[in-house]
Amino acid sequence: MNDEINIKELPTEELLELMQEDLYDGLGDEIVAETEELLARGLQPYEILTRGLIAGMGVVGDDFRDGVLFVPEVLMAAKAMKAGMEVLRPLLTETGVEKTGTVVLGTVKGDIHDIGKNLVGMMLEGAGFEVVDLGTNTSAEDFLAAIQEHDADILGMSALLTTTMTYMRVVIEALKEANLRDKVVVLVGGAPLNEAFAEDIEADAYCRDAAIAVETAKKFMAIKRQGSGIGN
Ligand code: B1M
Repeated sequence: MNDEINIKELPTEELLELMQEDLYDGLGDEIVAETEELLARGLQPYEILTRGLIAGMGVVGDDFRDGVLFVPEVLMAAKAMKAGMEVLRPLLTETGVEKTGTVVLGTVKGDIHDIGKNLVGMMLEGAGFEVVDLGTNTSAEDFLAAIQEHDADILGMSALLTTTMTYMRVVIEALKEANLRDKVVVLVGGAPLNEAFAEDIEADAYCRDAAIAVETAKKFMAIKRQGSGIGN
């Protein structure tokens, strides 16, 4: 509890630390107030995300792994994180640029983790992409249908479990079978993935974080505009 703490009097470094502790404790109202205070101090939304919210969630992840925290506590932390992300959403999604391209995005079948995917979606929107977010637990059929319906340029898939990341291969194989593989760039991300895995399943790129996802999506759209062909 930080009832007696006046966040306005805390130095920024300490406020970021408090944010990580409050995220760990699942204190959504406090996270909202701290996010607003950090914005008022002029911190960039991405800095608040990485140094406050994502850093806090990293500690939650470690203690979850080590059996110190359990699903209910992690759910509370996730809820608090989402409350902070909602404050940042308008800032991350506001865009002064023309439409850059269309991305179909989703967490793969069997997986309900959506925080990282949501963040990637917000930042892609902020970079001018139209984002069709299919949510979590998304089947290959749903990915393919959305790609066709929205004439997507990019497919972005997220997976947080070693048991679900393999489903990305199923989606890519389904794209090939439907003769859609050359039409879309496939970007993949999520904590258990790496470059080698992305290469192995024949994705176009692995994106370590949301900023890299935006950078990579823009790079592929530039190549597409130059008419060099994508998804090969
Ligand atoms: Co889960 N969980 N969880 N969990 N959970 C992990 C992933 C785990 C690593 C925890 C641990 O043991 N340390 C572990 C997986 C172990 C493994 O597979 N090797 C785990 C487990 C085991 C489980 C359950 C099986 C637990 C259980 O029930 N016994 C269960 C599975 C449920 C299911 O999906 N079927 C489960 C459930 C849950 C909650 C529901 C409680 C909750 C999810 C809430 C939600 O998402 N709405 C939860 C959480 C919160 C986590 C941790 C703690 C945090 C994940 C997160 O949000 N990180 C996580 C531990 C960890 O990752 N360190 C853990 C913050 C987020 C911003 O980062 O998602 O990595 P991340 O996204 C990054 C990048 O990866 C990248 O950009 C993002 C932003 O920079 N990125 C992309 C992600 N997706 C991308 C897509 C792209 C590009 C980049 O497309 C182009």
